[in-house]
Amino acid sequence: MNPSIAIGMIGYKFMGKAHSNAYRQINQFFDLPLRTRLKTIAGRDGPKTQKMAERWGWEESTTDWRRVIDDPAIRIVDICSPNNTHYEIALAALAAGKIVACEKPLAMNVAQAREMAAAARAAGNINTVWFNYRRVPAIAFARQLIDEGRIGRVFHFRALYLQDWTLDPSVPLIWRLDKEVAGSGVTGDLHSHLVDLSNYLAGEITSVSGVSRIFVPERDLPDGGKAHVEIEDASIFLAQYAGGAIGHFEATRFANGRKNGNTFEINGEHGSLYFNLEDMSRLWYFDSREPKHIQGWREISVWEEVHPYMKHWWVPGCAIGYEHTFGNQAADLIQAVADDRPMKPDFDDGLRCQLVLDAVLKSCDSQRWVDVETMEG
Ligand code: SOE
Repeated sequence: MNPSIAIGMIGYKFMGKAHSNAYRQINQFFDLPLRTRLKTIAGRDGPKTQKMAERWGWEESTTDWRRVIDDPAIRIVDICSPNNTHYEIALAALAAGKIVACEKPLAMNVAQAREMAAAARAAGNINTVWFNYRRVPAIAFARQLIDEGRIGRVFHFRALYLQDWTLDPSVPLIWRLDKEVAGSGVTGDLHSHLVDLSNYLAGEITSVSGVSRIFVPERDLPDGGKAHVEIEDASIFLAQYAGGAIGHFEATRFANGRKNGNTFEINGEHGSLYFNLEDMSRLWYFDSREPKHIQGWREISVWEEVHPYMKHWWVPGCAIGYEHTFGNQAADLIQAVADDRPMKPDFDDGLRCQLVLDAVLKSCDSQRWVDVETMEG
C-alpha cells in the first residue's frame, strides 16, 4: 500500500465540504503515489466541527487551529476558513514547514498577499491557492488550445460572474457580506475567480477602471440588530493588458435568475473561445482559418479521455461537475508533493490576482483608472 500523507484542515463549511470530498475521492480515481489521510479538522464551533469530522471521516476535530500547525504528523495545511483568517494561519503554517493550500482570495489586501507570497517563497514549501476553476477540464483545455496557438494574439477577454443569492434583502449580514471578515464583496469573492482565469488565459492586466454598487445598504445581523452593508453587491470593470488586449469584467450577486453563471469569451486573431460554468462540459471554439463556407462556432464536449483530467473519471459522455474541479486540484497537489515540484496556481498567483483586485477597489472608490501595482511593488 502506498504511504499516506496527513492533512489538517482549518474551516468546515462550504469549502470545507468541497475539499474534504476531494481528498476522500482522489485515491479511488487517480493513481497517486500517496494516500490522503484526513487527520484533523479545526473550526470555531466545537459541536459543528465534530459533526463535520464524523460525517466526512476526519480522525479528529479541534477548536484550536494551532493544533493543526503544531502537529508534526500533518504535512498539508488546508485553509478554508473565512478570508480574514488566511494571513495569520498561512504564515504560521509556512513557518512550521507545512505545505499550504489556501482558499481564494489569498488575502484581505495586497499588503497581506505580498507578505504571504514572500513567506512562501522563503519557506520553499509547496503552496497553492484554490482557484479551482483552472481545473475545470474545459478551461484547462482552453489553455491547451491557446498554447497550441489556435486563437493567436488575444484582443478581448470578456468575463461575467453572475449570482443572485443576496438580492433578497432579508438575507442577513453573514461573513461573506461583512467587510471586516471578507475584505470586499463580489470583488474578492467572484472577480478573484475571473481575474485568476484571465491571468491564466489572457495575460497580465496593467490598469483598470471600475464602478460598483451596494444595492441593499442595511441588513439584519445574524444574531439580531441591523448593520450597514459596506461591501459591494456588484462591480464592473474595464481592463488593459500588457499584451495590448482589452477586457471587461462583471461580478454581481444581483443578477436575478443567475446562480453560478461564470462565463468568459476570448477573441483572438485566429479565433475565439467561449465557456459557461453552468454548462461546464462544453467549450465553444471558433476558428477563422477554416474555409469560410464551413466556418462556425464548434461546441466541443470536453469529456473524452484525451481531454484534461477526464481519463481519471468516467467513460466519455458521463459528465463531471463542480466537485470534481476540487478533486482535480487536490490530485495535482498530491502528485506535486510526491514529485517534490511546485504547484500552480501558487501564492505568487494569489498575489498577482490580489494586485488587480485592490486596483479595482481603488478605481471604484476614486472613479478613475488605476494602474495595477507590479509584483515587485
Ligand atoms: C460565492 O457564492 C461562491 O460560493 C464562491 O465563494 C465560490 O468561490 C464559488 O466557487 C461559488 O460561489
